[in-house]
Amino acid sequence: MDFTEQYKNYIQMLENALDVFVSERKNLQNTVYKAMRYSLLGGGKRIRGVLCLAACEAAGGKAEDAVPIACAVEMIHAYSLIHDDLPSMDNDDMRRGKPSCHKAFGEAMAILAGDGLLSLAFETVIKNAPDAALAWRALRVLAEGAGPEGMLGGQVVDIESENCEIDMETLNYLHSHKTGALIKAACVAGGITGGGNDEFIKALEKYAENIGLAFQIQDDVLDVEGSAGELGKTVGSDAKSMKSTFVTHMGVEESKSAADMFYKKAADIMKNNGFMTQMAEYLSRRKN
Ligand code: GRG
Repeated sequence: MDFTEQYKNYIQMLENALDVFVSERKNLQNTVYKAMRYSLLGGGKRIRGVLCLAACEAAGGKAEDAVPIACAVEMIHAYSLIHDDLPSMDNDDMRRGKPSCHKAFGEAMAILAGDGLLSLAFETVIKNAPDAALAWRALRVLAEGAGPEGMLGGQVVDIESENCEIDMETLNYLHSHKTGALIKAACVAGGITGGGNDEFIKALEKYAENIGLAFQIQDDVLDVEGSAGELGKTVGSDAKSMKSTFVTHMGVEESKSAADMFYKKAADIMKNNGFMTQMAEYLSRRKN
């Protein structure tokens, strides 16, 4: 099976399962499920979920076994995007080519939809993972990656860095947490679910760190050079909120070279795994 076909297969596995895990309910609180489904389904590249399934297979496991944890990763990612778009945070009206959750459902319901996805992520793994001992370890990785020592911590630094210049060390810290931590958690949790040994888990960590960094540098470049149509969100938002980015530190061309270099490093770390290598190459060409 070639890369594109495999990627589509993984996405299909995720979409099918997410549709079931976050199905609408015949109860009085169904509006929150509608808002959760609105933000979670039918959009997004699913790179974190796909990396999680691929890492599980690369570690020697079956991708199906990692579906609950990969879905949990995508739920946590969707929650972070909903909350990040809120007026009190980045105040973005568009996400994945449509009105952001608070624009479609109001602010209170968007906050609750984000909270709901975060809780449901953990509930989903607890109820559906095939191996409780492996799931316990994977959940620990996911909780740490999402929380105040991970993605949420990065968001705190991001908010406190608005309208002030930050040095490269702080910028790296910010992004290795805000963007990198969940990507790393996705890979590591997948590897654990697949029964990977310590050495392989360490390799996955390194791979994911390089992917996460490259991904964020590229995000900063796309915010300057990308089109709203392709990105499905507002462009130029970093400059508007006077954020220090890799582009403001290094310029566009140097940022592009740095992103390429980190993607190549990632590919090299997983050179024995075709899909993981090609994933790094695929991401290096992304336009959204
Ligand atoms: C609110 C706790 C909390 C955290 C928010 C991840 C995050 C932290 C905010 C997202 C803001 C942002 C645009 C970050 C840049 C990198 C990034 C995570 C982009 C969005 O991820 P993609 O491109 O999105 O994988 P899709 O839509 O494809 O899933």
